[in-house]
Amino acid sequence: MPTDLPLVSIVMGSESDLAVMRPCADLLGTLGIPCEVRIMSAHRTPELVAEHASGAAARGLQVIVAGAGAAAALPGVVAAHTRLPVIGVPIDATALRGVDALYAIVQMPSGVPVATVGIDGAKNAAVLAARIIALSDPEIARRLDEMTQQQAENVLDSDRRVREETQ
Ligand code: RP5
Repeated sequence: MPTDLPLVSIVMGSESDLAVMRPCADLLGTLGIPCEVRIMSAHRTPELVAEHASGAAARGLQVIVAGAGAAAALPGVVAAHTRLPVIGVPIDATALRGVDALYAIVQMPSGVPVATVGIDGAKNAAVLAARIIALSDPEIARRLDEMTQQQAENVLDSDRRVREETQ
């Protein structure tokens, strides 16, 4: 069903997270998956986070990607307020270089999962979101397969070039 309504909501705890999270929106755009980008904080705007997450499914969103650094509560709080799949992106924002956020996001209590990608792994969050959407959208599945094929060709090209340069 063609739609311009966002299928993925990308939320992050601070505008300072935007540079890390932007590749997620860019990749979803490349795949033709409409998304929205929002700033909201589990600690600084807790009511907004609850309202956004609890209304997300009714707005037609299919996946929420939540990026946060430091004591990164945002992905878990979002997951507590929705049954949509939530993908967490730990962000390197403090002296602990993202390990703080990684532990905070990945160690969810049983029953409230957050699918956690690597530190600053916004691109993988986009691919995972696209894979979830592809379960019910053959066109997105086709575009993902094409992207995977292109990635493989890039590696083979690099291999060929390096072998030529080093022989
Ligand atoms: C977290 O604290 C945000 O997600 C951000 O990564 C970090 C620092 O936020 P700012 O102090 O830069 O706004 O809540």
